[in-house]
Amino acid sequence: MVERTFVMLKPDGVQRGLVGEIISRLERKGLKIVALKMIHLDRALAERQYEVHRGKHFFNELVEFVTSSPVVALVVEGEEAIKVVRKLMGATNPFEAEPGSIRGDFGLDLTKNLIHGSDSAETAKREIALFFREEELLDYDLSSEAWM
Ligand code: D4T
Repeated sequence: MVERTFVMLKPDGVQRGLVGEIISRLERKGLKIVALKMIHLDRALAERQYEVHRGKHFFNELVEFVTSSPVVALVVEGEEAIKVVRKLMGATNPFEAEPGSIRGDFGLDLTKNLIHGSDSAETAKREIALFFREEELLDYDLSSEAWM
């Protein structure tokens, strides 16, 4: 099933100059970028994004981190996009993430783990709406789709 999922390149990805590398991996897999922007999250938005983690020991550190510097927010579309992006990301903890995955190849810290991707269809819907207005999600054909 064709799905849309929300992806965020976290401040460490931007600061380390890995934006191109990471987006390139999503593109090369065959995912279509349907929305993209760079933003500096404020505390309110970060807390809403990580609402499910409120009260956990790492919540404050996580909010501080994602608001510390700009991020890149994207919506990507493709067959099974939610699962596919999670696979490309690798395990949450970069120490456990497989080589070949984004976190496995570039990460060495549980908080600074480079990328976020929605973990379910409901989360994707909620996160996309949190970051993008409906008219910012673009509907267009990608010529490479016929070859995927
Ligand atoms: P996100 O949500 O960033 O895509 O990560 P995951 O979906 O892979 O992982 P998660 O929701 O369990 O954790 C959210 C976010 O919190 C950071 N984190 C997590 C942290 O800083 N310390 C911790 O102890 C844990 C468990 C990393 C990802």
